[in-house]
Amino acid sequence: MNTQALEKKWQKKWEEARLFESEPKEDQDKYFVNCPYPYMNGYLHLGHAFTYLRADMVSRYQRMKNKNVLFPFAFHCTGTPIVAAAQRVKEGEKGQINALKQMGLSKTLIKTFSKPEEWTKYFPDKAIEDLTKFGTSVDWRRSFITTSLNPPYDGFIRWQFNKLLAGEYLIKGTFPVVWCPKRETVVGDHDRLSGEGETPQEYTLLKFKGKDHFLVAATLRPETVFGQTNLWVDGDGTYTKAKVGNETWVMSQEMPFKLKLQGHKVKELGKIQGRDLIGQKYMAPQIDNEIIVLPSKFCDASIGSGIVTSVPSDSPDDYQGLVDLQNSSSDCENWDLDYEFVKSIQPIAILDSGEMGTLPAPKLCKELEIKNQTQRKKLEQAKQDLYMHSFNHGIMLHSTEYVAGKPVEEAREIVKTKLVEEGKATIYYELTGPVESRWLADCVVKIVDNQWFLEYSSEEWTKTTEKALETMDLYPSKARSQFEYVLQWLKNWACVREKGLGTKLPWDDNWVIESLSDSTIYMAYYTVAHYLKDLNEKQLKESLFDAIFGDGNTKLAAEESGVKQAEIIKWRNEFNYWYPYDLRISGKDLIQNHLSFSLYNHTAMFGEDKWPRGFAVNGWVLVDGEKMSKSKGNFFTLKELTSKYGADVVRFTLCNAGEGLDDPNWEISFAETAGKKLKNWLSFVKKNKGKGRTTTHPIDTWFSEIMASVAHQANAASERLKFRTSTRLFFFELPQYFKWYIQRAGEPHVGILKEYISIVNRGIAPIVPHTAEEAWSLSGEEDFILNQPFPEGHKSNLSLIIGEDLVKQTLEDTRAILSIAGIDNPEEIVFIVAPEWKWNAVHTAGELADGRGQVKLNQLISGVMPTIPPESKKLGADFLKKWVLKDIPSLGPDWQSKYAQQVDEAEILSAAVDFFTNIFNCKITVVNADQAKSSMTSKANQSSPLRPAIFVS
Ligand code: A2H
Repeated sequence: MNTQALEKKWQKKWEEARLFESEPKEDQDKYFVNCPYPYMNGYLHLGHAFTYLRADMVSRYQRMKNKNVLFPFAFHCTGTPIVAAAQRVKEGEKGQINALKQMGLSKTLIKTFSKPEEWTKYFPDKAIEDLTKFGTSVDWRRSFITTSLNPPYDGFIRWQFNKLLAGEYLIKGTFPVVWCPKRETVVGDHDRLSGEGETPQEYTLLKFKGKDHFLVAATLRPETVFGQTNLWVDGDGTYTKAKVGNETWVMSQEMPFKLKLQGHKVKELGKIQGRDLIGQKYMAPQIDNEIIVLPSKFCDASIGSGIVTSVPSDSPDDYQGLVDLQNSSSDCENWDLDYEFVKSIQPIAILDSGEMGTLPAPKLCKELEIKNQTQRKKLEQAKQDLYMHSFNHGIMLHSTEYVAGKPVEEAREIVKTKLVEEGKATIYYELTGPVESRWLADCVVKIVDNQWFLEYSSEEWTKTTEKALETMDLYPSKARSQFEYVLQWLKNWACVREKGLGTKLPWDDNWVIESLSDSTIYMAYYTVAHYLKDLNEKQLKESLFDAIFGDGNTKLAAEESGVKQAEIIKWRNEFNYWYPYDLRISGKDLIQNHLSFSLYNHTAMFGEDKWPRGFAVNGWVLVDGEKMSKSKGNFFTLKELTSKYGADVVRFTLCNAGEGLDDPNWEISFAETAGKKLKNWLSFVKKNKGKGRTTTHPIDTWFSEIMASVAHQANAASERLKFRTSTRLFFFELPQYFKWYIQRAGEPHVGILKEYISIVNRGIAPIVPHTAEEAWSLSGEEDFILNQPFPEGHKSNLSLIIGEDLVKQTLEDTRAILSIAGIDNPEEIVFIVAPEWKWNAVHTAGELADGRGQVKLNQLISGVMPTIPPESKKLGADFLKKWVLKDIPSLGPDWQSKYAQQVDEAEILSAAVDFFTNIFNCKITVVNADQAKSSMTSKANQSSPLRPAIFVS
């Protein structure tokens, strides 16, 4: 049977048996695993597949651990991307139409895609198809799409937001958006011709008081105001004088328009030449000193006000501007400046940037050998480097008063807030880079009023959320510090938009809840999604949701919704059975938004007993070490890969790609050969079913012990979601041991062979379920493998395993010696095992070893020498030296565990004499070094514990 047919066969059987349709079972422990629903503007790709595979492996593994598992799945449609793409189809835009064509859609179908609803119907169906073919064990009855196109989900989100409002988790405020002045609309990433990813960036606009007006200057580093020495203007430029509120400001000609969009009342009064500002003095905020206006070339009229405050200690531009002027008395003369005064201006140290010192800008400019301020490239680089460096390492110096000793990051907020409160500065936004809208206009920042925010910065809410985090299991556990950081740092989140698909704000129709805010507690919705889907809009009462997801009155809910009370109670019980969820698996990029938001919202909406129990995060899939991207041609959809290789090969390759936080790497060469490996396994099972000897062999116990030990390790790894480790143990390591077992025992024992096949099958079942089911049935079993227990094994009997390793190692060493010496037919081989005192020495070394397994030689010598027999003292010193300097480094960390318990090497090797005789076809003798013949003494001296000396004649 070919792979596709085989996989289809098992998928059909699972479906017929309704294996994944999960129902509450009071007498069985439950396990609820889920992952973020994908956005429905295209097919699922390899990146999705990795996270979904992890959820599927967990879910299959937990089933085999006898848990009642729920693994549901849904589809996200909220936001502008679908609407924008549909709009582009409507307008017949070539790029969009081609993209759909490349996905294999027909012309007639593409036409219907001018309606957003079509996307939300088409792609979810395709995703279900692809994931089913991928072998995911999802309970599809509980699937749904988001937005008002699905009234019950819509009702659920409205209920959530009413609750958030009532609980005072929502606040109202202003919000900066990217704005197209031509079309007068918000410009999302998908409405741009260029500038994807650019966002509004907050500046502090400082005000400098002059005689009858203020100069204003935008800065990203308000904490540096303590080091201001002067102001910069473009001496050849023209500025605008305008009334802003009750004050008169001087600014770039572009700025009045932007200020208006940011909520300021602006009336232009006239123009003023940069030249006329030069040499004037203005009162600088915070330092309350007058500083002089100087000319420079680097002032850009399109940023801020076109006027810059100068902090030469920390800004390479400012420093270089100052040096240029100080180097040119003629420039000063031209601008009518007092050269001596200009020369007297010195950078003022304000913060300690660690290795960059307290005057980092001058240091950096000198190091980079910057000659003057026209060397833009070098200066730009210096600016970026220093910006990051100071942010990460900078500590404010003593002279900075109320922020002295604080890190830059903290000082920045404090200084900004203080200056704004004192009216010496205001907040102002610019885009992080140019954005051109689809309507061919340069975009600007607009402040939207009446915006709703989820108040993630609230201290109280954050505290509760931190409490929720504390008891959670995180995979890998080192992700915890990242979550802790994010909870501290999260700002209020603008949770509604004016456009796009979604749920409307219950109390204000003009707003749609945005996509990161309508997806925070939907895991709860899965528990009853299949019941709610048939309700009509009138039945979706607040009281109904209160009764299912809280302690609302079920009688009232029944009256208001027309749903039978008994049904409502059943639904509530189902929610209570499954919730909280045990594990949510996602890409690590969602730590800083979605996963943290989800935790916040759970604490707002539910009691402590319903807070999430675990998060698992993973990296982003690379393809042969490179980022996956359409332009590089290494972008794969799940659909194309499963039809090319079959589901199990894709699963196997993805599972092998990585675990933990690092980016997993899809190796094409692995995918190309994995199919053969899986087929070989099936042939092996078929061929060996019921085979084996019935008599016993001494090595049988060893192999049983190895199987138990491998299973034990793999089970522990799977418990921590390390499925790569687990498959490698079952699929690569154990077969190596099996090979050795066959070499030692000839034919395997019938019971052990059966156990081996069973253990490997059950061990790989979460990863390659189709192959495992097929092999399971080939080995004569009836039930699904998914209903069998995952092999748990037990901790190994170490001496048994070490003993066999000794035989294996000795065989390898003997072969090497024979080959080096060029001996084909030896007469006799003598294995000379180490004397007791060497074992003692190694044992003591193990006790002296530090955490990394290293041992101090002099310490070892003074500890061990007295116990060595007098005639062996010289030998002993050499041995200890070799052990510490040569052997330990090659044995690797934790070497000492192997030597903690002495094994009887002579006995073990003697028991294997027949085996060695068979291989080498000569006499085999085992002796202790103490008893070795004198002709062998020098050889015998080389013996080490677990590395016998080998004498060949
Ligand atoms: B910063 P962005 Cl200490 N033309 O403030 C050129 N540069 C301008 C400008 C304009 N029209 N308006 C503002 N700027 C400067 C302080 C500072 C700044 C220090 C260190 C670094 C630094 C004191 N000068 O910026 O990337 C302002 O100088 C480095 C990031 O061009 C503002 O912050 O948007 C910064 O450039 C804005 O940087």
